[in-house]
Amino acid sequence: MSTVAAAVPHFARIRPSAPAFSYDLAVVVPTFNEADNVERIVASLDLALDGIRYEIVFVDDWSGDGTAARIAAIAADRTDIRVIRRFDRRGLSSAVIEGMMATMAPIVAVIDGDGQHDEKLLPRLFALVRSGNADVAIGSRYCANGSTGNWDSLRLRCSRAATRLSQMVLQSPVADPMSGFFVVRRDRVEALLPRLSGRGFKILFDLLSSSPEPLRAIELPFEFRARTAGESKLGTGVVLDYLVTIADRLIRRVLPPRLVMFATVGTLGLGVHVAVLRAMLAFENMRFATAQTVAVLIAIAFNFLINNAVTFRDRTLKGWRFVAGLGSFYAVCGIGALANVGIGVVLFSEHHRWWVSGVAGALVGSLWNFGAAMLVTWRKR
Ligand SMILES: Nc1nc2c(ncn2[C@@H]2O[C@H](COP(=O)(O)OP(=O)(O)OP(=O)(O)O)[C@@H](O)[C@H]2O)c(=O)[nH]1
Ligand SMILES: [Mg+2]
Repeated sequence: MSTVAAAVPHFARIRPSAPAFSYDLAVVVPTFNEADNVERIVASLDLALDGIRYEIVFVDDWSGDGTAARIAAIAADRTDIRVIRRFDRRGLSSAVIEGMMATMAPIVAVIDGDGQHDEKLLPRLFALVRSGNADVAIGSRYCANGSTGNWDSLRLRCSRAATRLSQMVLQSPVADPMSGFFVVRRDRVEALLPRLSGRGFKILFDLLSSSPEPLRAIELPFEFRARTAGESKLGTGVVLDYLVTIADRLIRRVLPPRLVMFATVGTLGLGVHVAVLRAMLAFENMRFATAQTVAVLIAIAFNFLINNAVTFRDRTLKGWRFVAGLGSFYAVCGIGALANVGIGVVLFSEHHRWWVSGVAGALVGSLWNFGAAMLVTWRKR
């Protein structure tokens, strides 16, 4: 018998007989420099969640004020409190995602570490998700009876404007899509993970705007409390991050990412074309038509290579399929070029401006290239 096998009965004897405790809810608390708040948040969660099997998962971004040590002191004699410490990382959304993925509990809650959210609402939010009535239950400042507390008018105006902007992007009507206080099924988040931007401050908005079909959301009102200790982390960086996220969502809605990538590769291909043309024309007695033809052939091959590796990396062609694909891509681009010239010439003959005719031809040609490349060269198998 091997040493390991011999050791197994011994381990079996000293392990507790029943499997570890399982939690119904994990409360994720992101913290950055909240040392003076952690005792209070734990005490208030313990009080509010009496009767629910929950664990608390702090995610701390290496706070310099000893937040993690204060959490460790509270957790010393408890197994239901943990802290994930991230070194050299910042970002509320990514912290929350990592906290959610670190638990086995089927339902997760997110609450600020500074005591501004009303934890007494948690059991009702939890019940809404657990019963299946909602995919996500939100503590809302902006639904009827909710309140932002005593914010100054500038912050209120900014928050309202940002909320309206995010509502324009969302398909589902949510009064407070920027709330940092909500409960959601963990498997829902897991399914959306590849689509999340994970950037910035607004994880709820990220979740709502990433879901292909609208999440069923229910909002319950609460009053946002004032901070009693520590400092706000809301700054211009956060606002910029938010605007980038909104732009990202809008672009994705209007233009599929694959088309954007294809167009970017096409633009790079134009650069290759010009570089080759210039190099060829440096030869003495080089005919323009010859140089242009070689430049086109090389530029198309370049586009094919990059699109094969990046734009269609989920359908990358290899071996003889690579060769056949290159052939079909030449054919596709050839037809695209004919369509480009044909449409340009027709429009110009109808007395449209030269550049309108030219751009319209190029647009139709490029869209054709994209559509045909997708349906022929890199068709789904
Ligand atoms: N882990 C982690 N937590 C963060 C980060 N930024 C903010 N937090 C935490 O996220 C929660 C919300 O941040 P706050 O600064 O309170 O934001 P806010 O509540 O919108 O603003 P105030 O009303 O001014 O407090 C707090 O618990 C912060 O400690 C971060 O980069 N990483
Ligand atoms: Mg706060």
